[in-house]
Amino acid sequence: MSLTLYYHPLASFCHKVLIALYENGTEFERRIIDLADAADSAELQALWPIGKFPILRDHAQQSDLPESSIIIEYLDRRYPGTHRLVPDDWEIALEVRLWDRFFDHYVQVPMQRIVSDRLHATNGDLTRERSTLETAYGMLERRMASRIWVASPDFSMADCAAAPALFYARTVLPFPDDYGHLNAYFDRLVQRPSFQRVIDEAKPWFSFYPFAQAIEQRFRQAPDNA
Ligand SMILES: N[C@@H](CCC(=O)N[C@@H](CS)C(=O)NCC(=O)O)C(=O)O
Repeated sequence: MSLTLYYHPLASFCHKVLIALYENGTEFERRIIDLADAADSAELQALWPIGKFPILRDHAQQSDLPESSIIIEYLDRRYPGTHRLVPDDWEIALEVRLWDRFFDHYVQVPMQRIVSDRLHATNGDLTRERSTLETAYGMLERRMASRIWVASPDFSMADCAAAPALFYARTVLPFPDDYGHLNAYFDRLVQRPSFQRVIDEAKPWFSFYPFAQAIEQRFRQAPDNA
């Protein structure tokens, strides 16, 4: 197996794939893309003209895969580890895909718009984005009342999507204090070793994040082995 991940350690959709790779100890090479660098940007555009990462290059298959969910599904089938992230049971798999879509569309996308507005100082009307996040938090509070993981009895692709989405979303719109089930789910996610590793690797870059001050101190401290 020879895999290269084109990514950035601060980027939330890249976190989603890193979690999947770390869950199974899948070996890969890293290619950090700096979007502010013209050559890096051109390299990414050549792989996927949409210009978004992560992208996974599979050298053995001579293929480049865009889109975080597609990459995770691909890894799960072509390079499966001990921990399947999309279960074989089709009904549970459907639920996993549904909640994966939920986090991408209704948590990541509104959060990205709020972050982008701050980054580019566009001062836009973000009422709709905040309202979508509020609705998503309410749905999760109800759903997580009776669950450990969001879509399947085991940690799945949907939880890979949830972790970075919620990590950054709560910096732009904190969870209500009385949402005990959502807060408990978030604590389970951040205790997962795969996501702890992702956060540790992102720490040196947090100062570039426009809402860095809203990242809790517990996540900003240097890793114990630093
Ligand atoms: N649907 C894509 C979204 C990827 C995405 O939005 N990536 C962000 C980084 S988290 C990006 O490339 N942003 C750069 C840009 O939009 O110019 C996926 O699931 O991979």
